[in-house]
Amino acid sequence: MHKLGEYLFRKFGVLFLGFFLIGGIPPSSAQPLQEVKVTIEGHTFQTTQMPLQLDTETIIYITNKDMVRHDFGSDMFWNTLTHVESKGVVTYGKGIEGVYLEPGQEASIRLMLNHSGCFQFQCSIHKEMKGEILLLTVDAV
Ligand SMILES: [Cu+2]
Repeated sequence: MHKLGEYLFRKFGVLFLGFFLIGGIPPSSAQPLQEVKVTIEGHTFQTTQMPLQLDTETIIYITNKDMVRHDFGSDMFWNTLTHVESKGVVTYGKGIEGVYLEPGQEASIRLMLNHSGCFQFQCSIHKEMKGEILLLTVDAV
């Protein structure tokens, strides 16, 4: 009985390790994903971004660190299929104008940026709050 248990453990332990290794290798077909991080603090948008490429899936993470509600709105979403995730709920569609963020809330917006340039965003509640995401490509020069 004891030996059987040990045998099973070894056998399945190895199997589990095998699954873990296979599962741990990222699929080679994975699309590149580029990230933009936007933090709202003190009624200001702080943007951290890498150089962005055209026609690559882009995900914008927004965090509201203020004690008041803010809005992240932009016309960059108007003609693009957009996935918005907030509080575990995913909303998608074209023509999204923005996302409201309650105090301490996070949201992510996933989309394809299909033309280069400067993408402006703003808070519709506090009109003075503005920021931008820069997408420059070699072709655009
Ligand atoms: Cu605001």
